[in-house]
Amino acid sequence: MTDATIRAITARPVIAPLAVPLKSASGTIPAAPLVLFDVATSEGVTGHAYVFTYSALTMAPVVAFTDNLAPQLTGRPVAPAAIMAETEDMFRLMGRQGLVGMALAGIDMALWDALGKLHGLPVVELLGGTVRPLPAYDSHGMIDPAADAGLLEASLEKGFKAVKIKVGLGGRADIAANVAAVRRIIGDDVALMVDFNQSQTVPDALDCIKAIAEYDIGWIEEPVPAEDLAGHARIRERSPVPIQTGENWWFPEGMALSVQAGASDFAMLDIMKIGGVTGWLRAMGQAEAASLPVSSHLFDEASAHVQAVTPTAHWLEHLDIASAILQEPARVVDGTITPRGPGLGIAWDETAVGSLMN
Ligand code: SMN
Ligand code: MG
Repeated sequence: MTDATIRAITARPVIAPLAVPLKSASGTIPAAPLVLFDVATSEGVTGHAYVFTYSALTMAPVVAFTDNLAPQLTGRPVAPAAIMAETEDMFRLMGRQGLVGMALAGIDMALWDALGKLHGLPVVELLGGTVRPLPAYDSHGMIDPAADAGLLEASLEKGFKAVKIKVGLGGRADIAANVAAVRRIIGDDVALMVDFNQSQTVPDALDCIKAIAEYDIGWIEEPVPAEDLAGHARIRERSPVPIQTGENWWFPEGMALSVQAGASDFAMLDIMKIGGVTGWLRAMGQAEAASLPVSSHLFDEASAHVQAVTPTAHWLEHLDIASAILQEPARVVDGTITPRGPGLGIAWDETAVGSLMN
């Protein structure tokens, strides 16, 4: 039991450098546009969390929205589920997807971080789970097999038992040659997942999938636009490889539509778009009920806590977008990541933040 209340909510925009630009069939992200959330409490503890706004253009609006919302939440108990219920009502008429959802998730995660710290527990334990290593895969962008072999070899050296690559530009033959070359580099014992980032039509996706299935593919991700749930379902019916989607589900309600449509064999939850820790808890129940294996999307540190209590946990995605501004970014040990506390285990490297503030 804690009597802590929210004293202040602040958000800061930061462009965090990436080791490798994030290259997908739907565009390249040269550096990570992040918004950092701090929820100060009456007990002196401050909760931290970051969100990824995809474009630098969306950072300032997320900060401005947070500044406008903050006074309405000041003085409330540090109770993330109650705050989520209140903001759900507040934005019922407008809807929460997009910039509003990013801010609400940032606030939710920072509240859970604060709650964990107030109780002296990692969030995974606050949720009734145990701190344990989670199987993680190394998530790459588009790979040029000649120039980028070193990136894949580094994944193997870190002990990863699975890697993901992005494809989707060029035709079926280019994509098949690319996947074949990557499979040759990583060998037969490492799982290989392939992300199309929404780049295909249904018939083109099916052609591509049939051409690459022989390379033992763990899943095909977002073959067609994320909103095309019926298209995903049609591909799934005829695909020899399991279909993955979910990183673009907004809140548990977005997931429900996809599950209803039978869009995928697997579920990929993005802790920001799904509504923070609170949204994830509701989504993981849906996944269990529908027997869908759950993987995470980005946000290694926060996702590890919720993935560890997810009944149908599958893979944790390792994609480093924030290590430049964190004191202790997620650590990969033998291809696993272990959630770290207290709270979500997020602490800013304030010197780096100061030099990268946008
Ligand atoms: C992805 C998309 C955008 C930014 C980072 C990562 C992605 C993934 O589709 O699955 O990792
Ligand atoms: Mg993806």
